[in-house]
Amino acid sequence: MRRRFAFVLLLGLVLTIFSSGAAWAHGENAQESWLRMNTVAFWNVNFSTDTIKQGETVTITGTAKVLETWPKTLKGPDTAYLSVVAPGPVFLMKDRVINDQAAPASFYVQKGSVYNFKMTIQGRIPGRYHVHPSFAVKGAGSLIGPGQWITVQKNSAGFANPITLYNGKTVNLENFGLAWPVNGFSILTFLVGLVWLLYWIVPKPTVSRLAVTSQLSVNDDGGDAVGLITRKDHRAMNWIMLAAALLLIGGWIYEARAFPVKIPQQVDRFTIPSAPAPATIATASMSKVTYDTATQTLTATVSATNKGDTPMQMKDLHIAGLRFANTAAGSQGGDGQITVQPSTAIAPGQTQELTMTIRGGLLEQQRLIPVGAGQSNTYMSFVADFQNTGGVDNFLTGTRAPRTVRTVSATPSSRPSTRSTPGSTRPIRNGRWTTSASSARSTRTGTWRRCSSRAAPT
Ligand SMILES: [Cu+2]
Repeated sequence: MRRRFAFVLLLGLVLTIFSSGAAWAHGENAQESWLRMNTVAFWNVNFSTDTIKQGETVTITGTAKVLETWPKTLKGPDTAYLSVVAPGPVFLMKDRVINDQAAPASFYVQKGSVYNFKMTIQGRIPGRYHVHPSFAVKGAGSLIGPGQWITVQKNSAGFANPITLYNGKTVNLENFGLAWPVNGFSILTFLVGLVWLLYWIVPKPTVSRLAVTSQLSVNDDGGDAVGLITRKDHRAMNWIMLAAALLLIGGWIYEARAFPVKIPQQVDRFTIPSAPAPATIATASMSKVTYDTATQTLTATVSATNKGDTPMQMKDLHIAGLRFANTAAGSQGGDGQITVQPSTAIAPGQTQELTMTIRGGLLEQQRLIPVGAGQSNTYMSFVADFQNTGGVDNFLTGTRAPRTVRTVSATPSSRPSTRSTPGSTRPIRNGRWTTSASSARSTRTGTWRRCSSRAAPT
């Protein structure tokens, strides 16, 4: 029995190790979809390169917008800090410009504001890292933008971070003061603590004989009474206290003599105004969002009006750092594709109802679809990029609670195994899966089952 148990344990361990995929990136998909969609949107994020040597720089440019759909349940947005997320201090931030202003520290933000940023980071430690721009909001946490893998190659000349001090001296921040005082002083203070700890463990076995010592009275007065702490202990502790005090006083004197020139701590927070808005060429409202779990299809109905004087089209749809490109409007690349019907441009002054469709498993894979009980109350926010032939872009935010449906197919319990080729028995008709007449469940053909439904937000 015991042997069998051991075998099962071992088997479980082996299966766990060899059947699981390698962990990578940051688990960014684990951040709740409502956080990723409704708080801060990123677009036009560009990394100048994906491979550098130690000491070389990467410039990250892009736009972050604090969305109007910022959830009421979250604190803020009030104070924010723009940075990059990478595994550890593998890069150095050399320069950060937001809306053409130098932004070395946190700044005040407002809902609806748009921030064009440029961050220059320098490779510090060789390796391959997943790097994201991140928008940290006080009280709400770090919200990350689209990431990219960056390889930092080893530089045979090593890595230095020289900086000129106020007194004109140039130092390398990689090792400046590292041996002394940083490590040396830390070891000294550690030793004082260690002596104290060992005193109460070795000659006085307070921890190793806890059952006994916990029964003894303390005898704090140091008199004739029997107790745990004697007069000798008091004396020993006084010496340790003296050592600690001397260390501190010595440290202050050393610091005052070694670093006579100081600058006050720098905290200077200011508001960075939103980037100037381009001319309004588009307005839009979203009336319906539906997600079909059977076909993995997201459909949104948007009514768009062209307020400009040249034809316009929806170029891209951004959902939580993912870009869905409308190839019919000439948009390239992206994380996925979106089809917009009708695909023709909207003439100046015209209002057109558009049906947008995203197919495929990407949204579910990225955990952006509110499926499952935990996320069933989620609004989905999209940022649509409308562009006219005059080259003006308007980014419009739309939000809606999606209606989740499941088109019933011949085998409702399972998804079609090949979505790209539905097969002759289950043709797509008007975007629905329908069954052939011979199906045993033909009575339910083409009906939509409502799993959840929410009223529109105000
Ligand atoms: Cu990542």
